[in-house]
Amino acid sequence: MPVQRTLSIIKPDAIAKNVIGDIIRRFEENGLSVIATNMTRLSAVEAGRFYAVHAERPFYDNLCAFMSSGPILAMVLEGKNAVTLNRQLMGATNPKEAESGTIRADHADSIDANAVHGSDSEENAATEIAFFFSDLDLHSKL
Ligand code: IDP
Ligand code: MG
Repeated sequence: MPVQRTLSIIKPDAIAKNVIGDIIRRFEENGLSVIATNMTRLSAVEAGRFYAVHAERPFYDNLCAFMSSGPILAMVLEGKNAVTLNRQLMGATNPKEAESGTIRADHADSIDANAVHGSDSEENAATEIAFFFSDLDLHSKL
């Protein structure tokens, strides 16, 4: 399995619930290392740029409003198979469909407020990491 990097975001709902530690614990216990962090707050325009791929979807405006409604924690995770492993730990987009024991099953309230973001491919991970971080911000443990 290749070592990969992926972008994780703890969304405003999970930040408000005070579960940053619980979410990071799950990453670390499953072999992913946090190699960069940025707690920030996006404007709606910035959230729109991040989610530009969804610009034509009916939920786009709500998504941008939600992602800019409070602080977020953007992180780079590194480890074997990081992209797929992070998606497995997150669970399905709709928490009603998320497998038990996943982050979204345990912490998400709805398909809008669903606790975490994770890159869905290595290519998108590279683009999304570059949105928040420069190479100098990444501190690999390898
Ligand atoms: P993902 O976060 O699991 O990768 P995507 O399909 O990439 O899911 O959608 C991005 C985000 O947009 C989701 O996490 C969710 O917050 C929101 N979203 C996706 N589909 C819907 C929907 O049908 N209704 C409302 N919000 C949605
Ligand atoms: Mg996605």
